[in-house]
Amino acid sequence: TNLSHLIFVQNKEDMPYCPKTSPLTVGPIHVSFPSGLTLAQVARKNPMVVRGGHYRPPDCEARHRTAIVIPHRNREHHLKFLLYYLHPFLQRQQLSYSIYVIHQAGNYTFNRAKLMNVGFREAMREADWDCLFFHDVDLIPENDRNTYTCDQYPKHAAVAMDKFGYKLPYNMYFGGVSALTPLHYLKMNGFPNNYWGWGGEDDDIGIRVSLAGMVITRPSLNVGRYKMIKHKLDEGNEVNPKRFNMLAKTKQTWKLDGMNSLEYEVLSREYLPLYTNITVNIGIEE
Ligand code: UDH
Ligand code: NGS
Repeated sequence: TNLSHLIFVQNKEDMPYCPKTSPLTVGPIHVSFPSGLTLAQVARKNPMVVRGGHYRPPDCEARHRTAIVIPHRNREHHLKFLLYYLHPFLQRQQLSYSIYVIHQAGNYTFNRAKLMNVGFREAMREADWDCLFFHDVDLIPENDRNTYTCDQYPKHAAVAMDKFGYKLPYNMYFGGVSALTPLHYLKMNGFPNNYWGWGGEDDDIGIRVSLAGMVITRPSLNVGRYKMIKHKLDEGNEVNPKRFNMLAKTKQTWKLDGMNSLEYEVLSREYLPLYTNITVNIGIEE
C-alpha cells in the first residue's frame, strides 16, 4: 500500500515535546454556522493539514496521536461545519491527528456502531494511534480545553449538549462523542455490530465499558460542551424497535459480537484535503 503521503516518519532534527498544556487554547468558542461556507475555504484556512486530513505541530513533537472517526451518510452539510471548527480546535491542542470519515454505502438502514468498528480497524491499519475519538458529525465542541486525548478509562466527552440544556440527559448516557485507547476498545470487543437504525447502540457501548471491568470518565460540564446542528431523524435511520430487547442481552452478547465478528468490504479510500474518506459496504441485518 502507498502510505507515502503520510508524514509520520521521525523527525531528523530532534524537536522538543510540546508543552503538557497547550499555550494555544482559548477556552469557550462561539459557534455559528456561516452560510455559503465551502470546503475549499476550510482547506485554505488550514494550510498545515495534509492530504487525508492529517496534521502534526510544526515546531514541537506532539505528546498525543489521536484519530477522529466520524460515521457518515448524507450529512455533507454537517461535515463541512464540523471540519471548519474541528481542524483549528485540534491544532490549538497541539495534537498529531487524522480525521477519518466512515461512509456507509447504499441506502440500507444506517448502523452507527458498526461504522465505528470499521473506523477503528481502518485507522489502526494506518498508524499507531494512542487514542480514538468516535464523533457524531453534528456535534461541534464549544470549548477547546475539552482535550481530544484519552484517559485511563473510556471517556464520554459529549457531557453537556445544548439540546439537553448542557447537562447529561441520564447517568449512563454514552452518546455523541467518546474517546477510547486501542486497549480499551479491544478489551470490550469494540462496539456492537447489530444495532441497525436509531437508538440504543450508545447505551450498549456504555454497558460494555462496565462489563469489561472499566468505568466511564468525563470532562466537567463547563468544558464538555457541544452545540448540535439541528436536524430531523434521517431517512434510512428509523428508530430501532429491537433496541430494548437487545440491550437486555448485552451481557450475553458482547463477547460474541464486536471486533471479533466484524465483517465489511472497503469500496474506496480517498485521501481528500481535509479528511480520509472510507466508503464501506457493511452489509445488511442478519
Ligand atoms: N448519521 C449519518 N447519516 C444518517 C444517520 C446518522 O451520518 O443518515 C451519523 C451522524 O454522524 C450522526 C450520527 O450518525 O451524527 C448519529 O445519528 P443522529 O444524528 O441521527 O442521532 P441523534 O440521536 O439525532 O443525534 C436524532 C434526531 C432525531 C431523534 C428522534 C428520535 N426520538
Ligand atoms: C436514549 C436512547 C439513546 C439516545 C438517547 C438520546 O433513549 O440511544 O436517548 O436521544 N436509548 C434507547 O433508545 C435505548 S436523543 O435525545 O439524542 O434523541 O442516544
